[in-house]
Amino acid sequence: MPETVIRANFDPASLRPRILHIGFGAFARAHLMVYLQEGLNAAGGDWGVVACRLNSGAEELSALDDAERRYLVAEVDGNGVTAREIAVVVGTCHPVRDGIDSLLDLIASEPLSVISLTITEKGYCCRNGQLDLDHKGIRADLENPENPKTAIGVIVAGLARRRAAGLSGLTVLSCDNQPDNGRLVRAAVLAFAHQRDGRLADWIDAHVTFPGTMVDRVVPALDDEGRALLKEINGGVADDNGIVCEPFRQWVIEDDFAAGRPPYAEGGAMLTDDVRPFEMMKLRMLNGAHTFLAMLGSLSGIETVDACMADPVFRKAARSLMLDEQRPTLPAIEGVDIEAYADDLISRFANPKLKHRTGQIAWDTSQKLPQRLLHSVEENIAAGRPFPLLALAVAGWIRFVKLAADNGGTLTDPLAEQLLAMARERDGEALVDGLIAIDTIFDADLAAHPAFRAAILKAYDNIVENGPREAVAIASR
Ligand code: CS2
Repeated sequence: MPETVIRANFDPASLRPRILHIGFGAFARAHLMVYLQEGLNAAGGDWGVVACRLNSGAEELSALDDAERRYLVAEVDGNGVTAREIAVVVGTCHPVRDGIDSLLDLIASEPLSVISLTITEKGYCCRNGQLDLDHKGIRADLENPENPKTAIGVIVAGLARRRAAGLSGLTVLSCDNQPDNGRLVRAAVLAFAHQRDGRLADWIDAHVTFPGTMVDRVVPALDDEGRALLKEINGGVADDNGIVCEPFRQWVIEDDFAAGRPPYAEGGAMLTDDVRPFEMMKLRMLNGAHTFLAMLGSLSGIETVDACMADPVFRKAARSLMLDEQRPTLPAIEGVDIEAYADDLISRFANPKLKHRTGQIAWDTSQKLPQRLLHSVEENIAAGRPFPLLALAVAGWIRFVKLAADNGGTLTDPLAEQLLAMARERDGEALVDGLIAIDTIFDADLAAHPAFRAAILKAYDNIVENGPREAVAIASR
């Protein structure tokens, strides 16, 4: 139990609605909001947040309102607990609860300066780095642009109102695990705006900035143990809005703000001109290893990341994946020792208090493979380097889909239907060929490369013949 709860040293009543955060879930609560609170504690200011969800989650936002928009963040590891009470949220907004106009008018309100996003990979509605104009949600929003349902449609409709009101531009801050996330959201927003009105697209291009970011903090979905801890910290009263996470946090932000910068740097974020090397390092080393553990761990019946780290076979494989197969694909970053970074990741993964579920990390894997695993596979093939563990992670995903299909189970994945339908009909070589032909996941040149196909087939056979855990041991030798 922490001795004290660290609280805001500013008056929350002095904050104004200057940041709209779309995707106010577990990660945003424990990451962006903590940086802002620490920044306001250090430097003051009037940067308040309106918390928004677009799809589910209206009840959660109402629960936050009921708690006067205060909640606890508990940072846990083997050494103890640090607790904070977060007080930066000044309002909540949900289009289904409040009507779409309340959201679009907020974007077109004078104080608003930043729209930050944690909407997960699929929220960008992109395909190979471009807005997918065939995406169901995008098509619907283009037909009905004043009642958008996607984040991209909402941002463009709000910016159209902002322009019509004669207001200045603002900053759209993507905080999802994608390479070049700023450039990606910019491309999506401009492409959508262009479909509506070329002059609107020009205005956005001239007045709105889209800095790239690298975000990092492990924030598992809240479980019963976490709820009990929050209740204890809260003096015996449940905190339905609170969240539990690891102590570590990192945020690297491209310094390109259109209408003032919230005190993120004062709260511990690093500002830089080029986020990409940091983003690549984090995506490939941390998230790549996560996806490896999510697949092979789940297949082996290991339920949490820390339990994987307690198994010497998995621990060794995770480190080898990072250092032998991902490191050679990464640009050097001045002042960053990549081996020490890998060791830190392994100890973060081993955090015995987090209970980060492999099954949770497995959600939406079809959206995660390219940036976490496949881009490095391409580079390793080009350089003639072996990549047995990366191949095993991809094959593990294929096996994961196959077993879900055979057991009549489901997948949490936007491509679930397509994946399961294929896996019900096929196995072995035919299944591998079928899945790697999905061109929204696998680049056509990669799928057609004999070295790639051979490595995935070999890894798939390894899992089927030897069982997943032994397959990991064999691939790490
Ligand atoms: C995880 C991430 O669920 C996942 O896909 O890999 O949420 C991971 O925990 C964060 O990116 C850590 O910063």
